[in-house]
Amino acid sequence: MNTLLRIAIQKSGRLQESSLNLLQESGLLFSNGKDQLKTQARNFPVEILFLRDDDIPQYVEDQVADIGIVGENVLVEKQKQNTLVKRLDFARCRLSMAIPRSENYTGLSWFNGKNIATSYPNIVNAFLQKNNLSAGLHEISGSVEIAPGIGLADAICDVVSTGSTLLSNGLKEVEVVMNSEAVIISSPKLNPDKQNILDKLLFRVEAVQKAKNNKYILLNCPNDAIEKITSIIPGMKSPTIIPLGKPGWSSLHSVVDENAFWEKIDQLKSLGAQGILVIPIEKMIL
Ligand code: PRT
Ligand code: ZN
Repeated sequence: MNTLLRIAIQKSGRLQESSLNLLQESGLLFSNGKDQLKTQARNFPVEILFLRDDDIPQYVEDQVADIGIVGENVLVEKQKQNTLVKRLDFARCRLSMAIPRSENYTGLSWFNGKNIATSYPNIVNAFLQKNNLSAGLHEISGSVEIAPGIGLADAICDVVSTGSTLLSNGLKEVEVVMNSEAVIISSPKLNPDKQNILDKLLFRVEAVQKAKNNKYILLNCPNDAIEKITSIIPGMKSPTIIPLGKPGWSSLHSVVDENAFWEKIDQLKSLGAQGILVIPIEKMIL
């Protein structure tokens, strides 16, 4: 039988859609029925398992799944035999300490002798130890943000994204314990066939990620500006330059980093670039 790499992703929740998109953008074709527990890609040797995110690190440690996509917060909390193989730049959030808004926060020592409610006891314990703090822990699995309001704890440690949940529960964020994003985790020992499939998949994931971070740019410019423009947008090897019908002018095609994009556009305009077109890239392989 041919080897399959088993990938565990979240069955439903905040990671699910982006995880499925990533696999699809990497060219995998598979059916995704609502109540399916697993599915097999039609054109790539992988099987996809749909699980609760909290269970994924254990399944990967037990080699029921070979790799998985989870939040880094879950990876760190579960303390399983997992290797972080790739950061995925989605589901960004932070795990933070929050206390009632009415409290006067005096710094980390405020937590001494207090009770903290959290679903992340290992991470909070490590944070307390690192900062030489002694506080009680109250582990709860959901709706942590209501704990201070109902008298269950003095403070909480929970996942924060926009902060509006804290706000509407009368809490304020006072310490960031860790930042998190979705990551691919793997069992530390994959057999060579599985490792080979994982390497192929990672190659595709990187092409998708690079494409997202870059744009294809086309512009017209006077020939005497080509050299300076090339130094601003050198592209992957060098820009493509095609003469225009209008004498003394060229069309220049290149690739530009999304983050530096607006700053570069201003520089290009001041060098005489005109008719600038910016187009998304679907895949990018260097
Ligand atoms: O059912 P299952 O166990 O699989 O899912 P789950 O309910 O445990 O997880 P889920 O789907 O809520 O989150 C999965 C992962 O997404 C988390 O482990 C984080 O890595 C990441 N993530 C990113 C978040 C958030 N953003 C987030 N905002 N996880 C939870 N939240 C919560 C937050 O705690 C708050 O209660 O969403 C609420 C809204 O956040 P604010 O700050 O925008 O108000
Ligand atoms: Zn969960």
